[in-house]
Amino acid sequence: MSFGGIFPALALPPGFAVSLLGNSKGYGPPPFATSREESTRNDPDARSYTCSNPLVRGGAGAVDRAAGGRRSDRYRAVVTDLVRAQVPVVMGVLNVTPDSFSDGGRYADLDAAVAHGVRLAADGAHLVDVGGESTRPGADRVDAGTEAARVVPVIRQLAVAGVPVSIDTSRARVAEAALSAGALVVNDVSGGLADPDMARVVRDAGCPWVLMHWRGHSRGMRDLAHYTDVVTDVRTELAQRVDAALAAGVAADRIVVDPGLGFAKTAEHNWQLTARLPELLALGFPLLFGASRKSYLGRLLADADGVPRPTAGREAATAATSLLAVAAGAWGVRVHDVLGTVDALAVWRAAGRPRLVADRAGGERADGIQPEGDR
Ligand code: PMM
Repeated sequence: MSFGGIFPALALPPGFAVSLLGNSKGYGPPPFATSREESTRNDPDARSYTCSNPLVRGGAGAVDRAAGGRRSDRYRAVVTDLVRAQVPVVMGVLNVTPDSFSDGGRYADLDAAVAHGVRLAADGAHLVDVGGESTRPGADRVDAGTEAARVVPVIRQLAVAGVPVSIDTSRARVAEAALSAGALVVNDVSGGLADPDMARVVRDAGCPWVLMHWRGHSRGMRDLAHYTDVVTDVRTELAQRVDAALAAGVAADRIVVDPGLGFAKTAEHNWQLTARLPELLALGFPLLFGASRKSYLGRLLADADGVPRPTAGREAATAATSLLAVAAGAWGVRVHDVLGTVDALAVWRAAGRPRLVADRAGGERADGIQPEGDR
């Protein structure tokens, strides 16, 4: 499959080949069984799309059959592998919005959005998370038609190109359109609270569903950042969302949870959730962690006058925070800078996948990193 035929507008440089399995620098291993070499060995044309990720190799079939709600066995196997992945899943952020806090406006144009999604996959993203509505604190909502019109064409082109996509939406109607266009996963920042029809859509699709901790829409979320103990409260509220999903018929092996950093959370809340991630992992579901470029990192890195570090300067802190989450046992991280994250994870692997361990007092400490199996 050649990109030129599908996307004449995408001028890929010679030597460019996409792999969701990691790249020639040896990133990986991926959460999938096949190897990149296997797919590229007989490929004389480096411009060909040669990813051997089963999400891609079987992708077209899985995606085609996804239309109309029919799901192939292959699709089910693929998403099951994804949720059960034993290595950190890297979700690359692609906001097709004019106003998201760090990349708003950059990918509002279809070609630019698709090219960036392909780039994220080439950098090592296992999923590209496409969103059409900004969720930054204070943001106004857009209507469902506008949201769908932003994301569906991008998802369709990425799916045809074989890039695995998740749809970042809290609207059932948008999720349904995105799944029909080829999205594999629903990433719902409201954890199913915003739209009572979302559970039916994901149940019928049989797709993975990221249930993020959420208390209300962007406009009012700052006023909702009150907790007795943020970690216990988030765990309890996430458990309620999981129970509601299960009661609606969603399969347990399709559920991923997310603490929702920055959503009705202060900086201190975010740090507490980071330090005590094992208490959330005790829910027993794969956990996605999304700290990327968020304002509490900007505040951490403020200059001498207290001015927060701009989003562009938060990548190293993002990588460090993501690494802490992975070392605590997170299933995946949602990031803008995929390559930097993939590099950080390569370091973690090379060091023997060190894990956070409990301190003597029985709690989990963010500074208690020990090589895996040490105790
Ligand atoms: N954060 C944002 C948007 N979607 N989804 C999940 N699952 N977790 C998050 O933390 C999350 C999300 C806001 O960040 P963005 O505006 O950069 O996309």
